[in-house]
Amino acid sequence: VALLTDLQDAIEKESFTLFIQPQFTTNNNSLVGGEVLIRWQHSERGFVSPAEFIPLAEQTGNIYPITKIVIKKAFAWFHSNIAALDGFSMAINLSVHDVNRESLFPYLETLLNRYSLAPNAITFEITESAMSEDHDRFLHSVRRLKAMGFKIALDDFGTGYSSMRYLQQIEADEIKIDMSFVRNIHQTPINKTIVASITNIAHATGALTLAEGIESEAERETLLQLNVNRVQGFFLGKPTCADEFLNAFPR
Ligand code: G
Ligand code: G
Ligand code: MN
Ligand code: NA
Repeated sequence: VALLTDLQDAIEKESFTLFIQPQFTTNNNSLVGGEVLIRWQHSERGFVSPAEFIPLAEQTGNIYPITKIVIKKAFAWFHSNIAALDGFSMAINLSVHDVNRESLFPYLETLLNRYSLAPNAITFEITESAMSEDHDRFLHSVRRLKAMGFKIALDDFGTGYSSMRYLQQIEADEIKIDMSFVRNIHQTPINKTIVASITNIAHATGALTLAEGIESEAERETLLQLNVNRVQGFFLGKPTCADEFLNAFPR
């Protein structure tokens, strides 16, 4: 309860910082994008991980105001660095509660105009677990984001209950292969099989694949052999404060 009170206070003051984790092509390690990851600057606890407060925010109806802050700060960051970010794709996580908010769409339209951003440089990551009771409405909303020109990535792919249903119903631009399938893939036959299958299906539907949570060169090499397009992970680059991102990962 104390944490919730603090969280509501943080929302009011917008005391969140954006970190960005770089994403690279698998074959030649060129920087192609980054995932925006929120951090809460708590006055006593320091940086609180989203793993702690995002679920709380979702359960208590506080996720949408947080998402709006993330989107606004992320768009502003992109705008102020636009000259250095040609061809860069910025990924933002959305919760199902956000996608079903009618006001999300005009909010995005307003910010695209304010910051003169092209929607096709922005990817929204949606998690399978985000599957809501109101599935039809959810699909309609995701298609609206696509119609506006945004890209859609299926996050944590393969860990939920409905991966194939998602692929069937959403024209995803990117499939993010969950890190549990990436871990030690070079010496784990089942992971190789799973990643090869996901990649085959993704490519057949016209989607790119991105492997998350890469922690070694051996993993990267195996992912390259399996034709995975992009990689993200501590081995290549940790989530970095947005202000330092371009210095840390020059292009
Ligand atoms: O950055 P870290 O690995 O600690 O993130 C933990 C979890 O929090 C991940 O599942 C990530 O997707 C989620 N997360 C991080 N930033 C955001 C955000 O801005 N919005 C939402 N909905 N989830 C986020
Ligand atoms: O759920 P989502 O994929 O959005 O979450 C990304 C999370 O994965 C963040 O919390 C980020 O810190 C974490 N992460 C990113 N790279 C690695 C990695 O190489 N290893 C591990 N263990 N976690 C990672
Ligand atoms: Mn994500
Ligand atoms: Na993920």
